[in-house]
Amino acid sequence: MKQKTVLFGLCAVALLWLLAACGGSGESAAPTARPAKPVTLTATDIAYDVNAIEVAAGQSLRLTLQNDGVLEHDFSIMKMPLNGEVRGDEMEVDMEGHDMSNMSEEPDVHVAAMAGGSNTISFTPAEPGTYQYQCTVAGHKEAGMVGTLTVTVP
Ligand SMILES: [Cu+2]
Repeated sequence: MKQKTVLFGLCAVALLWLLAACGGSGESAAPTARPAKPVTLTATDIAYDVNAIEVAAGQSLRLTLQNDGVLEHDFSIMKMPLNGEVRGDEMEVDMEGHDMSNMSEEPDVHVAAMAGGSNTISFTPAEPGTYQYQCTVAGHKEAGMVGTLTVTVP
């Protein structure tokens, strides 16, 4: 008889604990991941419309490269520590024919858009700092297609 009472008591405690855990009404103490930051970078011949982008370390950046020029353009960051992979939307299809033979090494972050097209990638910078982005098409960086991605302390 005594054992049953103890068992009942344990069940009651477990039930109360569950109710308390569920009744937090969204005020969770656990840090929630920041939503992805959308940025659209428009490229023309030969310039970017945005030359400074800011994102917090650990926050995903969803970058759309819109090409309003008649030349091909891209967005590349040579070296950047990342959380996870760079994810793209339909990149395999749209990047066919993109010539990167003028580059000695592959950039860590890269997205290209043909004339009149656009492409979107998502990536998550892992460490605060300033990183240069550029168009890797020959001569374009020199013509001014460069910018700074500032990764802030979260
Ligand atoms: Cu370019």
